[in-house]
Amino acid sequence: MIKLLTLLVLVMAVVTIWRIIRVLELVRDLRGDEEAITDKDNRTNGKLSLWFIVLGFAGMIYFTLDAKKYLLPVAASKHGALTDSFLNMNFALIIVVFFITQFLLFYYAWKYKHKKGKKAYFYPDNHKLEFIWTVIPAVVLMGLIVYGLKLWINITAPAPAEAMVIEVYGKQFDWSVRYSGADNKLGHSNFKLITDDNPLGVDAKDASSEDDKTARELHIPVGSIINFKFHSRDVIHSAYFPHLRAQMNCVPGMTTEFTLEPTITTDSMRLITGNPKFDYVLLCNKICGVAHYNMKLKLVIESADDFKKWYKEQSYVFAKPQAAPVVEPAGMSDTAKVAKTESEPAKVVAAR
Ligand SMILES: [Cu+2]
Repeated sequence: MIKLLTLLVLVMAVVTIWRIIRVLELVRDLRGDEEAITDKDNRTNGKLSLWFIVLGFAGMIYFTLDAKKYLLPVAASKHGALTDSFLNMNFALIIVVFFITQFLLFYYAWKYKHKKGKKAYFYPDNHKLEFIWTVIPAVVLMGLIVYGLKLWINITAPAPAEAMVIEVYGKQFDWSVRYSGADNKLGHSNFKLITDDNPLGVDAKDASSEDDKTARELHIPVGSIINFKFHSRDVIHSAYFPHLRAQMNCVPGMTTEFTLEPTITTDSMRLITGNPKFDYVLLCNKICGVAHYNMKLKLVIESADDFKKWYKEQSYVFAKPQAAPVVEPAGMSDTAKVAKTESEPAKVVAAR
């Protein structure tokens, strides 16, 4: 409300100034004054140009620095650090060009203000100058595009075989996750198989689904390559990991994917941000319906050991059948039996 009132006051102030100027013009017309711009007017306008640039720069620097608090913390993924540095490179270039061109614009407005008896120099074109100021921006922009494309190709490259496969499944209005288990393969799924007990429609007949696990939170080990496979049950959602600088649409009927490598654990990020309650999140970045805001899932990045511990406690998609009385092979030790039935965490692999 205060913002609206402030805006209203500003608009009124501008309208008032405009009306006052109009009244002064009418008064001058009535008096029959000569409508001449004097040297004094030009000097005043020149000085105002300089003040404009000083105050404009000061305001721009202040508000830019002030807005920093709204920015995301440092990127917590390998490719995120690269995209951030590329973005910063773009900002740096734009800022340098902005300061130079705007300074020159207002500085020349002051320097070449009109004086009595001064005649403007007629200088219609200069091919060499035009060539330079066309070629330099073109080359710089091409460099940015080529580097950006190289980055993009790298980011969207097919996942390496050792990447840990995790399904992220969106539906109105929540996220589910499924880990591919020791075989690192997600069991097939089909929307026709969706039931209350099988919300992801996983095919129980597919052997790959046997060791698949689901969880209520998304945990990933730091320094491992993660290959997310995205699915949607109903409409297009968009899986967005703001702190990992990753986003991918989840489209019904098809699999989309994104591979990334988390580099900062949740605990470390709490220290970096100075916020002991900080948590990574997975959000939906597509207005997908009335409870879209609800599509938020906690993401935990932790050490490989912590991840293994957590993973063991998660439940299988399909409850393991009760151990049937099987004939044990002769000589199998109790330890071996335990080892055979114990849940295997998904692969935790070394960094690329
Ligand atoms: Cu959504």
